[in-house]
Amino acid sequence: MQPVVLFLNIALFLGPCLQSMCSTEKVLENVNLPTNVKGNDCTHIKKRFPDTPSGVYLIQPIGKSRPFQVFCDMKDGKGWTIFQVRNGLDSLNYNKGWAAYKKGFGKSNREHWLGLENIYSLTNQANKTFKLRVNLKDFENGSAYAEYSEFRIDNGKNNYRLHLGSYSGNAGDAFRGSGPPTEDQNGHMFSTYDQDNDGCTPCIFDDTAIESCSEMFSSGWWFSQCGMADLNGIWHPKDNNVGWTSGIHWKTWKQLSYSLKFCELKVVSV
Ligand SMILES: [Ca+2]
Repeated sequence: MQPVVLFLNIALFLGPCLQSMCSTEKVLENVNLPTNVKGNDCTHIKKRFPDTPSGVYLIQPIGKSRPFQVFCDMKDGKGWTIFQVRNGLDSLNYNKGWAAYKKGFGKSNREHWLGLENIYSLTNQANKTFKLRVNLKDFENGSAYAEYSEFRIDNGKNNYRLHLGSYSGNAGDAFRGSGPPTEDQNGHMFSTYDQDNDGCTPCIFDDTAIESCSEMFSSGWWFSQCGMADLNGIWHPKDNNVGWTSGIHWKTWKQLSYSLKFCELKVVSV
């Protein structure tokens, strides 16, 4: 065989491998998932099955031994994995303790919290980075959003500490807040009424001293003395949604303790 022909043959053999067979995505697809598990996360499912619609799917993040159910938002073609929804339709109680927040509660296609263990395994997969989107709606047909270029949480030993990348959007960066650095929730641990990691020992607000943000706001969250974001507080109906201590709060968008009508938290692999 002529050297040129031999070279062409080798190039033809290697070409497809270099373009697709050896890509990271193809390697991921070779992970031995059970047949009812469609991917490691919703972004992975969307890549494997581009025409697949939004809905409930079983996912198994890389490194996780068991699958779990999530709702995948496939509308914009990216494949978002939703991990929290509030809309008041289920009157789902979010004032729960550590064990419930760790495990998750509610149904994937309705109001729910996916659970800290699942969120940890989802956002800590090898060679994947996740972006966070926070969608918010008020009772006057207004909407706003916040995006964070990176999002992951630590494991349970580190109390699921929050790690955020840079902010963009029009709702304001309530996670970091606009107050003193002590109220910055980024880098802070998760708290519930029965596991207090909020930095209040106590916190002083005007003439009130409080020991627990979770107890005060009836919510499990990444509180930091206590901060401006809390999307796990009590859901309040229209005309009764202002002035409550506990509510669906994103105070860089809506102040005066305005409790929002709707919120969702979701991640996409980037
Ligand atoms: Ca405390």
